[in-house]
Amino acid sequence: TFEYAPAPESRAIVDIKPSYGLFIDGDFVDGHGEGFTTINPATEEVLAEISEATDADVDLAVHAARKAFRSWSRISGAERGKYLFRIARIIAERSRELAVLESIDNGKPIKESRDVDVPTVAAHFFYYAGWADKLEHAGFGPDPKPLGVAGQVIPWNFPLLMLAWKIAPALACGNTVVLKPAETTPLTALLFAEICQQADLPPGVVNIVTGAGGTGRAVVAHPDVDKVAFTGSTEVGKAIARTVAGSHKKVTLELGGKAANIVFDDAPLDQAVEGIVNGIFFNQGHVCCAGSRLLVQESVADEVLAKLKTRMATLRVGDPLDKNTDIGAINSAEQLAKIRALSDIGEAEGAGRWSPACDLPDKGFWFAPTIFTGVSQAHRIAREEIFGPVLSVLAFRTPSEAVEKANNTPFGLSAGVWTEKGSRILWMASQLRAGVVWSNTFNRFDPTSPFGGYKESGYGREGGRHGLEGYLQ
Ligand code: TXE
Repeated sequence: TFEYAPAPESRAIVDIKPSYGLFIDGDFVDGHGEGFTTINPATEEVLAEISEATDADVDLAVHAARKAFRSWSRISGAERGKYLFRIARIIAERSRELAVLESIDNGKPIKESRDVDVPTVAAHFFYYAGWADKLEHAGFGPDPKPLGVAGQVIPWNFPLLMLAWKIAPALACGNTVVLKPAETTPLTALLFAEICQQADLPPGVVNIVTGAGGTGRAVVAHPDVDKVAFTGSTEVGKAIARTVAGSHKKVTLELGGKAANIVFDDAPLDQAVEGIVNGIFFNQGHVCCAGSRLLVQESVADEVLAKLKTRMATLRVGDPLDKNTDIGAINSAEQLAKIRALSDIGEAEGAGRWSPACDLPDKGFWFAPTIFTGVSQAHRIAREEIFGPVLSVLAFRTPSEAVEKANNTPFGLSAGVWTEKGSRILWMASQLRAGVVWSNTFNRFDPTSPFGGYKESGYGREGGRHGLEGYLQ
């Protein structure tokens, strides 16, 4: 983590331009598509006009990346590491600007973008900078080779962090990149492009193409892309797997989740309640590994629910730039409609709905923190990813029943276990079909740890030494 100078969080510290081009071969250029706007989800005001990359623009970006690959893959690892360290330092120096811009474009609370997203982004670049000259220890023989051009498509929930997860390991291994940010949150990726210029990164090593799903499809389908890395919905992940089937491309997919956060009766309950709140309300619940199903042992269910409701009543929903805000704006009108629809279905299916009293702003996209009790495994709110601040509460009696319920999902990204018993933690971790199992904590991210899914949550790992595997021959 990094120290930040205490100062008021104000949008005055970011310079949002009226319009942005694509970043290709080291320069900003106009795209040939229709263009679109990005808005502030907390106010619905238009922030900027964004260029839209057509297939021909994507082709230019892939060509630039291919040309740059010839020299980038041949310079020494130590030299690549220097560029990555430089990028990491600039991110740390410009962290307040990045955090404010992230909160304005995404809607997330400034205390999260300032204390979690941006420091973790810098940490990723520092971490993979350190690997660049040590790849012979990555476990692929004495002289591991990069794959080539990586086409990377990322979502809107952690715009900068997903960019870091994708770009840092790719570059450390000697690949070059064409990255497409999500259409609702392109601004920090474009600021990152400026940081690449500031770091004197050779042109073409990083290219950023903005646009919607069609631009993403063009990146993924381009014949000269050697590696596809995607984070997003399971539906689009499956479409991407079909697109690349039969080609030479390597693929990693990080998709949806429906994690169980499991609380046993011997757990420190106050700490567990903090973990439940962090698990589902962090980043408005727009988190693939969110603890969206609370499995609570029947003997303490009433006590946990009472404590949870008391704690939820203290959560502040509102202006993302207010540093006291706990829950910011929902990222888009579409996502808000999805959260509302699934919550209405939860009610119609008979689950008990509860939210604390809270005044939501008139303008913008907002959803009060919500829990559903009396949820059965057949309910859609127990099975589908809501991707919002909505928790489904289920009860269990025995550890094996907890395992059975936790695993009863097509997803398998993460899980949480709250108990004082070390042996139970180890047993649960061995039984849970999830890529990450947290114990007595939740939603912890560290560049040294691999992250990724079982089942329909995708394949491949990002982070840690394992994160290099997806970018080396
Ligand atoms: O995702 P999409 P959306 C889940 C979450 C959410 C739902 C829909 O449940 O409610 O998905 O969100 C690009 N080829 N997650 O519609 O469409 C798109 O432009 C190539 C979980 O925003 O998957 C964006 O850049 N690319 C998830 C990115 O894919 C395509 C995070 C993600 O958008 C494409 C986000 C195509 N055919 C949503 N279509 C997580 N795992 O964290 C779209 N895109």
